[in-house]
Amino acid sequence: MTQLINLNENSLKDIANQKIRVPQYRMPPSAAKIGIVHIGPGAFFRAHQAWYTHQALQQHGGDWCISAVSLRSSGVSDALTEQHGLYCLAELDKKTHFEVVGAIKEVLVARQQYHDVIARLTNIDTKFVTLTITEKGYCLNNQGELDLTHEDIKHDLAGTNERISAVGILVQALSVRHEKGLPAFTVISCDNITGNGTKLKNALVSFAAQTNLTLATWLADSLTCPSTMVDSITPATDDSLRDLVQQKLNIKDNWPIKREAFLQWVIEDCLPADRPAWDQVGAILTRDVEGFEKAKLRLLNCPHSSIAYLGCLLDIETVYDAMQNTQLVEFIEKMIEEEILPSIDGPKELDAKQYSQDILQRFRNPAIRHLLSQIAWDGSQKIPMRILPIVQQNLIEGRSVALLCHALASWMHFVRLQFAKGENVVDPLAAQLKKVTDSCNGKAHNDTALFLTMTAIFPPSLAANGEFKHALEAAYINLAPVINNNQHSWSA
Ligand code: CS2
Repeated sequence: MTQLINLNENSLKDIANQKIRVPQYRMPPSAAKIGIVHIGPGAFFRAHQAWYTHQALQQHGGDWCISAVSLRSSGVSDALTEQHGLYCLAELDKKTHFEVVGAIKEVLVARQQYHDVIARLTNIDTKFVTLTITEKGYCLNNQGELDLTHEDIKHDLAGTNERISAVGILVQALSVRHEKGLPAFTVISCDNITGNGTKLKNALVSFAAQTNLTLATWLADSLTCPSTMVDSITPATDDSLRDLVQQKLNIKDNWPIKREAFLQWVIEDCLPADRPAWDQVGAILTRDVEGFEKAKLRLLNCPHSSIAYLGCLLDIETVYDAMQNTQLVEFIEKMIEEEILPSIDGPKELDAKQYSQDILQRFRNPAIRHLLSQIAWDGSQKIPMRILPIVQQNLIEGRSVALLCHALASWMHFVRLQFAKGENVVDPLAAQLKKVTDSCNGKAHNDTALFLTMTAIFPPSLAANGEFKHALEAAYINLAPVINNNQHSWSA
């Protein structure tokens, strides 16, 4: 067997062949400077924004290499530092395409290299900070405002130690920049949160306002935080991907990434002129990000989460497998048709029905093994973004919420059963959820009422709505055959 090639800057020339493209701007090692700090370098970022930046560097150059910062875990740094930030990206479609992405130049861990992180953020060359820290990373309450009672925020406001929240760290760096007379960097949230830019800016200003009103005013006046919509299905890396990279390419890569071929990045059109050529390599700049975001959260993420919880109850493993289950597909299509599409009113250039059909087609991609259990994580954070706003709008506009309530009820059953089986519930509110399920007895009225007391998820006005409560109880009962008798069908 031929010797595997270790992926790093020195081996790039040996790696380049017809099977894989390598970044030309890293051969010989590039002199391009770091202009972007990214917080939260998980698989999604490496498959998506890092790829756009990689394309921009490849085609248009510039000082836009990335410093990738993990807040706590050293996993990405351990994997990528010895590879000089390089990794293989597999695009899974009818054929698999491979590419080495070279946009990341260093990986830092804030918990271990705090001062290096602050130095990078306060470097004059750093002009952008991008974030993929998931919904929970923003420490927002259910009004979308900074939660001043959040443990991480309380810790950071106490001011005695190195900061641990993304918001706290960014405000510290911005404060140093302000003192030094440097301009603020542009901060771009790339998480599935409605109005992500506006919420992030408000959170940064409100954190600053707790200690330094001058800084808060400066941020309110001069900080640019465009809202974005990001999209590309990116299943977690597994051994089969590592094996594929070894066998097909003869490369040893500590952490390759895979995603579908489809990707979309819509950015609010308020970026400074000095920026990576993202818009010339496919990113869309527009004034109406909100419309795109809303359509994506409602037509992709809501069905995704619904499929995840219903599918888990039916012992289905992946999105692809779920899309082979006729009853589940009929349910999802009906939910989209009757309860989601009527709630979409833009953007005008989007044909929502076609967009939704294309999304369901993406779910049917046999090359993508996207675990339902991965999508099921963090339900308490995702449900308020993906499902409840549609429920609230439908109630106001007199449309049915019965099918959306099935999605909610399936999450409730899922959480209850996970705890009952002694299995893990990956959710920042796991402790509260456990408390709720400890008092569940399987009866719809009792159990749904207990879940609805969680005000961090359900706004009190919704929890008190009779029509909603009734539909939720009915859905909870309807799903009982699946749960009690292990029957693989239910009636919605
Ligand atoms: C998924 C998303 O894990 C999840 O919750 O719904 O990560 C989804 O795959 C992406 O938003 C697609 O862009």
